[in-house]
Amino acid sequence: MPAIALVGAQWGDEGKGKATDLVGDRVDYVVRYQGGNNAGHTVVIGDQEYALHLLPSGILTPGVIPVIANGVVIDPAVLFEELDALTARGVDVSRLLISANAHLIMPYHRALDKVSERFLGKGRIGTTGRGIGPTYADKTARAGVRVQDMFDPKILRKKLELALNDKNQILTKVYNRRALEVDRILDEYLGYAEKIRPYVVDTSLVLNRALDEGKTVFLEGSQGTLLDIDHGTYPFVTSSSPTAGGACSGSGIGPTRITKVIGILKAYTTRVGSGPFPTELEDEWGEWLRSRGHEYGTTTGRNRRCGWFDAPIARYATRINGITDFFLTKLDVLSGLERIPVCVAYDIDGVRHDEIPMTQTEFHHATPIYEYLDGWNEDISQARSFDDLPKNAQAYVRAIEEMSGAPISAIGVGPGREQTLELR
Ligand code: 2SA
Ligand code: GDP
Ligand code: MG
Repeated sequence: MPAIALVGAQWGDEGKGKATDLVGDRVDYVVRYQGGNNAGHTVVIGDQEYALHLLPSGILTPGVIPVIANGVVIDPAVLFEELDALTARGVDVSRLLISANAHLIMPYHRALDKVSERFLGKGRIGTTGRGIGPTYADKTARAGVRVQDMFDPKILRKKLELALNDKNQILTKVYNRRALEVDRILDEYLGYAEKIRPYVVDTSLVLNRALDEGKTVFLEGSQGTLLDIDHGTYPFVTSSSPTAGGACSGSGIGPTRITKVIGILKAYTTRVGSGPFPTELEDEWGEWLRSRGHEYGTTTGRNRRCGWFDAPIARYATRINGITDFFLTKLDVLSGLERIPVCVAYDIDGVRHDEIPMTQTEFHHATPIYEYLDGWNEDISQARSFDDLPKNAQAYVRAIEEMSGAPISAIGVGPGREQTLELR
């Protein structure tokens, strides 16, 4: 049986948590393969709302095995906080599996994330301040600390001493902050070792065996295509690979195992943090989308920047991820507009570009070329099939499908589990 990847097609917050939850009872494993507790995935079940940051959305579905794979960065304090909070709400978290190879977010990573952003001033990335970038930087520099290191106090001490030699110089000399102490961090992290041990396995082995046995593995991306370290709006990106390629390296599954790539696409566009955003609305329409769509960061509470749908971005996501199906979310938010602008191409310094331009400089200069589609006034949150939608909403969906380059197989008309229209 197959592995299925689910990816954000824009800048994140497309509704991946809800989409994963929806397929929850049809899959056996739900795997986080990149990012950390910078993610914020909201799942609404009945009158209960859950905001997950580090844990896979599958943790809410009984019978599903949730997995934190090797590509994720783990802040152990956050892990246990999140597990305890779910346990207190009656969720069984005992099935969770964690990779021994996942890297750990250390106190100096959090400190460096915050101070470096402050020092960048206007040029800041607008990170979530969770230590994500510095942790991946250490991973790539081969100076990271992994989950398995907590089981070997000697190695952990050695790694910490090496790391702090370097980090304390930067923290004290460059940023004028206090030095961190090896023993303190060592005690804290050794304290996590016994708590985390029951969950830790070779997750790549478990997942490949599961696939051999005919089980279905669902790879849940965080953030989105344009926040990808390679394919996103660099340097205004996160430090991992949320795209479908990252699902393989981040979980230890070969690409031939993935038979379906679902792209989650919002009916308009949002972004949190700095960086180019051609269709951004800095007027009352941006505020209109924000308040109707409740576009506030799930992790940090920040206002999300809002704009109209951008077709070149959707096409780009189809290409980079090999998207086979789209799940179009938040169509209900657009009810009440007379005409809906959709960006079909960009004007860049007087030249029309139908695709995302090659360079960041050009993308910064891109202004949208809009087509205007007819809107609808009806509240569509009670619709349960495509035929229940007003004709103009149907036409909007079909137009977006045509421009995006892959079929739309589901539509979200509200945050609830039942507010989804399946098209095929
Ligand atoms: P980081 O912290 O190093 O990953 O930040 C780098 C950039 O990645 C963006 N980023 C996100 N964008 C959208 N949603 C994310 N998760 C939260 C949510 C965000 C929040 O679900 O709302 O609560 O603010 C997320 N995580 C990282 C970030 O804004 C930077 O642009
Ligand atoms: P994720 O990071 O992609 O998982 O998305 P977030 O959870 O950060 O943000 C998506 C928000 O939209 C959440 O509050 C969801 O409950 C909500 N949501 C998801 N799908 C729909 C939908 O179809 N309509 C509406 N109105 N809200 C939705
Ligand atoms: Mg989110």
